Amino acid sequence: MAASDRIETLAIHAGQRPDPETGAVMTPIHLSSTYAQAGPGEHKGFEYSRTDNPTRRTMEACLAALEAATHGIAFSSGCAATTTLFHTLSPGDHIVACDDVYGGTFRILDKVMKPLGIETSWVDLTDLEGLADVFRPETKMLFAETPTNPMLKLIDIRKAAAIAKEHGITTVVDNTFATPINQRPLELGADVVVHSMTKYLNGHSDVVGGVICTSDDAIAERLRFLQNAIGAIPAPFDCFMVLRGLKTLPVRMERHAQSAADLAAWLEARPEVEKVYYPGLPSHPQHALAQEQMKTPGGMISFVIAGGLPAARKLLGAVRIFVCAESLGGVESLIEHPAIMTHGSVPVESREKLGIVDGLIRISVGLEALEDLREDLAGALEASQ
Ligand code: P1T
Repeated sequence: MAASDRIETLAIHAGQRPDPETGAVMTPIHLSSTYAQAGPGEHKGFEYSRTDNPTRRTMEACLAALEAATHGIAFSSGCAATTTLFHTLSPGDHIVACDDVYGGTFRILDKVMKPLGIETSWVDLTDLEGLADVFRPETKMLFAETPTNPMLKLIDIRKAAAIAKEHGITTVVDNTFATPINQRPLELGADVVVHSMTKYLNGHSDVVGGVICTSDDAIAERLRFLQNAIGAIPAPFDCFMVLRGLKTLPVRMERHAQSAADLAAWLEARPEVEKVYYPGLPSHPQHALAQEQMKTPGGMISFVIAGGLPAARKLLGAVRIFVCAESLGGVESLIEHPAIMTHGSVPVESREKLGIVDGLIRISVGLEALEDLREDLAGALEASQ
């Protein structure tokens, strides 16, 4: 594939070609854990599957191409990817992270990295005015999710990365919610992109995985070392599944966004709904940035239901098509309660400050018929009050 090929073409072909031995069009699943060596150290590029595996290498190349990166490095989960990334830092180093991140990312920084001597300052990165003042001499990394999970705040990647660069700080963007279809952070100046592949990239809620993409050779070399040394690698079968999912990523993302935009506007007009967070709505504080930075505002919506926790519980119990479950980005629509479920590990004071109130509901809009999704939510909203 030529790097100039469009993303729809790269999603199907990048890193892939018919198997030279058999002609198989789809990438084989190489399950072998080890590879024959003609003599010690004499091999065909593969020695041991933790270190490298042909199916994984193909998937990593495809993901790198989608993010316009030269390196893709895959892990057994999104959390394994972020944890390995934070292990590129040393005790005494400091991270500046956006205040609204996936609860598991907060937990890694607060409960795993902090005890190892790597401290994080949590900052609302929707306002970049005071960002430089938060940087310390020991700040090494700026970590941003955009859109954020679950409040769907947007961060201006170009501006944030430019400020970080002036201070010699590495900018990392968790691109899980947007996917490279909606924004390519490396093209906007970020140094590193991290993903939970569990979500849109795989897209079918049947794989847990993560990936880091970068064009920085030094960072990539360190990550490759850590990928092998720590060993949180994805299984070959999962890599095959993600490769398969990626082929439809562009068309899936288009439909997710179409349905989400419709439902967000519809929810905003419902009497049971107090507030809707969706970057595609003119009421969203960063609506202009969404239009500038993202191809579409994506498939995730958060909203606050009138009546707090009791109403939220009734809503979650009354849906028929939406499934009450953690996660997002699959073909099926999911609904969840961030305060109890995905963001339960965030302290209650921080949650309230961020807007993760008891009435907050997050939905991942799937690919079912839009009319069915609307009817399902209408019935559940009525039942909630
Ligand atoms: O679940 P895992 O593959 O380990 O990915 C972690 C992760 C990282 N980054 C973002 C933005 C995420 O949303 C996640 C996982 N999130 C959920 C499970 C969720 O329901 O929000």
